[in-house]
Amino acid sequence: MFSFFKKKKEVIEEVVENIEQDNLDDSVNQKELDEIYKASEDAVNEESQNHSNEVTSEELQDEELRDIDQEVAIKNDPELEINDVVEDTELEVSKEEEKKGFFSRALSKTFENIRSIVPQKKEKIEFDVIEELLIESDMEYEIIEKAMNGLPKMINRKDLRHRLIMLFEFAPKVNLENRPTPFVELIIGVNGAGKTTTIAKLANKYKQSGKSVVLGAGDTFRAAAIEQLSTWAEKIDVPIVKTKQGHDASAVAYDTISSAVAKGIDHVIIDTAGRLQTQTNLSHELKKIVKVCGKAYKGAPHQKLMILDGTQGNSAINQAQAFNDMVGIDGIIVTKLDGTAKGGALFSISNQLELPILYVGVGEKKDDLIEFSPDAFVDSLLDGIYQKEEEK
Ligand SMILES: Nc1nc2c(ncn2[C@@H]2O[C@H](COP(=O)(O)OP(=O)(O)OP(=O)(O)O)[C@@H](O)[C@H]2O)c(=O)[nH]1
Ligand SMILES: [Mg+2]
Repeated sequence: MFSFFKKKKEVIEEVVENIEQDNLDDSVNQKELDEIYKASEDAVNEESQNHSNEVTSEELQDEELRDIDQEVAIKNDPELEINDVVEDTELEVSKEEEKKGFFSRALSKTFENIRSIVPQKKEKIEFDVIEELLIESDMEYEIIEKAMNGLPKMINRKDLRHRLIMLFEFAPKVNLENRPTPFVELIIGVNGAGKTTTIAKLANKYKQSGKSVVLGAGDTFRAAAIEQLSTWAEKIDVPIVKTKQGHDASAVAYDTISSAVAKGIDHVIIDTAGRLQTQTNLSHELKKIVKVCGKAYKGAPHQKLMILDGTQGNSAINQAQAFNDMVGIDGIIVTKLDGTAKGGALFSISNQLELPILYVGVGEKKDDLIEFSPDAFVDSLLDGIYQKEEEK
């Protein structure tokens, strides 16, 4: 145990030294390093009390064996395979329909607004009307111009759909295959954006899909933040690694990842502070956490996810750009879309940042997180103003 702490202390010392060499004006003195050491002990003690929730490696092996059995059964029975393919396709279609339904309910304020401009569904809609409804939904004018450039006076559904979907195509595709275990996600964003709540929602999603999760309470700036994440961890029944307020956040990240590596946990989700005394402090802390994650497990964090408050519409873009400059962002989650008519900002957010939107938050409960799909989003928007093929 002692050598574990010693190694971690050395790792964090080395990271701090490197960051200081980058000419950052924050310095971490011996006192702070001692605190890191102390924080490590607290975090590990806390974490060791939370083991009961985790899937043991034997259980995982059982699951793997069941999967292999199933594969062998499919190979020996061609009919089974065909049925499976048919079922899979049906499942995909109904999933897409379900997503569309979610979007129209979750973005009801945005869609209501749009429908008030086009009260009756049509086959073709005037250029100016489309422009107006996109402005009303808080899509940036520059993006509207880009999307509508060259479209005729009367626009049909197919053409508009094509242009709107294209706005999401600058974002790199997220690779869901061959993900390492543990898969480490670092959650960043300004205070109040919805980071902690989103972590709970993500953990809940992973858990429901049969994966194991551990949370890291990396917002050590506010005491209430640690408590808030602990309450969520209890509610959704996942383990959490935490320390005391004011202690080093990167030590928590280190412990959370180390514990996941040791126990074969699938997902690590680490919370961070949205605000420190100064922007420089925040930048310094985030960089330090990112580097320490990589020391705890090569390649981590695998995803740095930026949480944006959807009620802020387009102004969230500048925030994201600032965080992108600090540590680089891999994906976006937009929260609070249930309470805003600014859903059109999703187009500008993805297009301007050239980043994928992975999920949208549509409420305060653990299930209020929808996987984002440009197709389902655009289709549910167009369903509100255009006649469907069969209605013509
Ligand atoms: N309606 C709605 N409320 C949300 C959503 N996501 C988060 N919230 C609420 O927004 C508030 C702030 O959420 P937090 O998760 O605490 O935000 P945070 O980014 O962790 O904030 P700090 O810890 O202060 O940096 C809470 O009251 C949440 O319940 C959402 O999708 N819809
Ligand atoms: Mg928080």
